[in-house]
Amino acid sequence: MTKSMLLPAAATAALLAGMSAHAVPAYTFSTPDFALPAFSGTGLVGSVWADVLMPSALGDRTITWAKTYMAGNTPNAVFASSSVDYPQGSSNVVLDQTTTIADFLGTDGASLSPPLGMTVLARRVDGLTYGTAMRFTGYYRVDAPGAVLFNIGSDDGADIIIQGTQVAVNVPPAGGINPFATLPSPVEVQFDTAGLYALTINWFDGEPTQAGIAFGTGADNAVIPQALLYQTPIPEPGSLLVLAFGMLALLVASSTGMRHRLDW
Ligand SMILES: [Ca+2]
Ligand SMILES: [Ca+2]
Repeated sequence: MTKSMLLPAAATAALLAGMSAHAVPAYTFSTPDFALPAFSGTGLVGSVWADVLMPSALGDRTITWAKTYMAGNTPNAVFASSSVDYPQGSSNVVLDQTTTIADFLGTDGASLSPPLGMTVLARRVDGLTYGTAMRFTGYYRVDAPGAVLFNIGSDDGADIIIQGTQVAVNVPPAGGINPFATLPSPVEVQFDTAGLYALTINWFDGEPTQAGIAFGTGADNAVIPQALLYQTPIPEPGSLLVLAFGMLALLVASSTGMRHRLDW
């Protein structure tokens, strides 16, 4: 065997080793919900469940529990989420017992409807813990077929849902106590066709004294930009859409006599 024959074999082995690290995408989505729109995204619709009484056992405070809670209760407010990065910018967490929900949302806080006043993200009162849950809904823009490495960092729990399928979950290692952390490794998601794909991010903060959420890409969790996130595939001012959602939420809340606001 000559040296010239060995080199291609070594190169092939190296190639195979490299491929094994990115073998088959964890998830593949073939058909977008909508074709590529002619306008850039304006972000997602954010919904807030405030002052949520948490289960007494830390281990019961999970994203699964939070999603069940959100499914069974009316959100207290909606807002326009420019990107899922709170606190905004390079910092990952805030002190939740002193930070209001509006402050937590940074520049997006002004769009809260209703404003939620001085309601804080989380607090302990008389041995009880109250936290916050949020859901971000809309569409993710895929400009060309290919794979995306999604990541998500959270304190406390969060997950990523694409077209109804959970593709990643950031699990609190000890229930509600979860120092901010990204995924151990980002999840590779293949999109076979350009277009808009339905996206939902769920998050909750169930234990003081820190809170944070960041939906990004790659190992460094670079935040997914606003232009790739859509409230709606229809070109409509986002603020109007959120206002419509806000009025709907208020109507539902008033029809139930705001009972839950008083009970929480
Ligand atoms: Ca941040
Ligand atoms: Ca927390």
